[in-house]
Amino acid sequence: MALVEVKVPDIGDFSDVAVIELLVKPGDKVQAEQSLITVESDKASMEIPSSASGVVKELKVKLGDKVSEGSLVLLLEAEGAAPAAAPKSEPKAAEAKAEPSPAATQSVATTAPAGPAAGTGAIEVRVPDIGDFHDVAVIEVMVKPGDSVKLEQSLITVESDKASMEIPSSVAGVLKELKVKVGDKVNQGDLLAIVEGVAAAAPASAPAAAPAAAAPASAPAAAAPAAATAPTPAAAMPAHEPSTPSGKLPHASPSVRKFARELGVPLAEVKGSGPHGRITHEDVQGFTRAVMAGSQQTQAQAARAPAGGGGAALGLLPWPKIDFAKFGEIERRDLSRIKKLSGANLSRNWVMIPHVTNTDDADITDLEAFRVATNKENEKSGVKVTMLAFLIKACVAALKQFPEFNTSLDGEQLVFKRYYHIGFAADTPNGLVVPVVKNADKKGVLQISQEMGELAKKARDGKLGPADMSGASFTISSLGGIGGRYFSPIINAPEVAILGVCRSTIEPVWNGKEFAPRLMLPLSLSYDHRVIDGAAAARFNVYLGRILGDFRRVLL
Ligand code: CAO
Repeated sequence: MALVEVKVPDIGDFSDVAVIELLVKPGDKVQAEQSLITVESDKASMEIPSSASGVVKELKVKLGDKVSEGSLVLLLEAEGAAPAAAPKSEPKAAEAKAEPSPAATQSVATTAPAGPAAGTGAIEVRVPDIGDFHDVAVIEVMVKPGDSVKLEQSLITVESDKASMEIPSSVAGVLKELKVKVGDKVNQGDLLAIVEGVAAAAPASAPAAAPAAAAPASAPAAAAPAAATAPTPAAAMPAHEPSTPSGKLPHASPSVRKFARELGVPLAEVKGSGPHGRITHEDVQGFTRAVMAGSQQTQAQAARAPAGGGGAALGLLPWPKIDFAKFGEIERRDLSRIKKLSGANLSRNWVMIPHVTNTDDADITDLEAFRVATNKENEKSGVKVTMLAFLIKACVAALKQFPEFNTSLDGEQLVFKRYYHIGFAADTPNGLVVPVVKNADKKGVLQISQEMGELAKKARDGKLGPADMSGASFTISSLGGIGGRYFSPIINAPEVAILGVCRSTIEPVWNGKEFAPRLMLPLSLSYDHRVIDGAAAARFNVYLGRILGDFRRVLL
């Protein structure tokens, strides 16, 4: 069995498109042409198919990665008789049908405004080159006669079984007449609309320049990988669920998904009013209005509102808009994708959960001496036992003692978990991620240390998969390697508590007779006050401190 590199095929003018869904995982058996990942630009989404049959060995992309033609998607142990196996050196072999992007651009130039206009007259807008797409259904019409349309504004959405794409206007002007309706099948060159062009419109006589950009460069690209079979609409990534791809994909066009993401609307919860339950722009607006008016709750809100209270708008002042350049030199940088996603989650958790943080200190003098000695003994094993691994084990003991810390709110019920999956915050060059040590109660400190080392490395290399980051029942955020005393960690919903630890320092501690130097570890336990009382939090911290002070208590 040969190891085959499956790469992104020719996807036309698409480059740096975001991976929004992983459809396979290592160990999965895939068929040639089976979709592997979904990518999305702001105009189209498409599934990238496998160029060979075989077993997935290693995924080389993760959610949020940007890919272009030739990017490595995964390594596949190919079956001998794979029909379309793409040899490593010829990633495009399996995508022979893909239209090269320059052709698309060229063809758009020739097919776009074929009408008589000369900058201000009536201009015919036609379907540009959409690659291998034939007889694709119009699933959404985004404009109506009388609308002013801008150059590149999306007019309609078409969809095949593998990709959906928006067809933009090749001119700016006023829409005079629509020539298609929902359900129509269209092909390259079909007349879409008549637009009364304005001066800024691309002149019909020289359509190449503007429409080339306006054309759905995405379209032929989307068509390229569309050779296979599964149904498409790409997954929206609801702002409240960044690390898990949604199971059932919401049926919506790329622009509707983008719109929903901008508003933080969980698309999976929106009821579609379009044909076949397709979610429209209006559906997303309606959902937002209903949530703002308090007549509807998102599932996230419902989970955190046991009394069934509405999620009415917070009535806050708008964010200040300031022209910082007025005060001095500035530079703008885009937030990383992780920062955008974790930011949305952190804000929701901070706003919706009544946090209280209880602080305490644990005497880890003996534990640290034991850790250092253990590491000396195990020097050759290559596994370094960390304080965090002891903390995970100690937290499991405390969670068993105080089970309400290992729960989640679900409407008016509290879900007690009988498993102990402990997340730990890891600082990476791209932002904060939370890998999870599963079943920590069944593992020893050495094994936990080893797993944490592997997960932390994957985190730094940006290789954590959704499975590595899901399922935590409690989280620890350790700033021990950095410094500080106490802080207020934000609860990682739907968990109900999080432990923050800072750097331990030697302090004089009164032992009844004298001040003795002890190594003290500062603990900051944030808890959801709807679930946990202040007294319980204080008891949890005291208990944790006693375990860390004498680890033999874990055995009791
Ligand atoms: N007190 C004193 N020293 C500590 C300590 C503590 N509580 N915790 C760790 N250290 C020491 C370690 O022993 C290590 O020392 P040596 O290099 O001499 O062995 C050093 O600090 C560095 O530790 P580390 O940070 O590499 O390892 P870790 O197991 O403590 O943590 C990880 C691993 C992935 C959690 C950490 O690297 C990290 O990313 N921390 C940041 C988490 C974060 O950002 N939290 C904030 C979230 S809210 O925004």
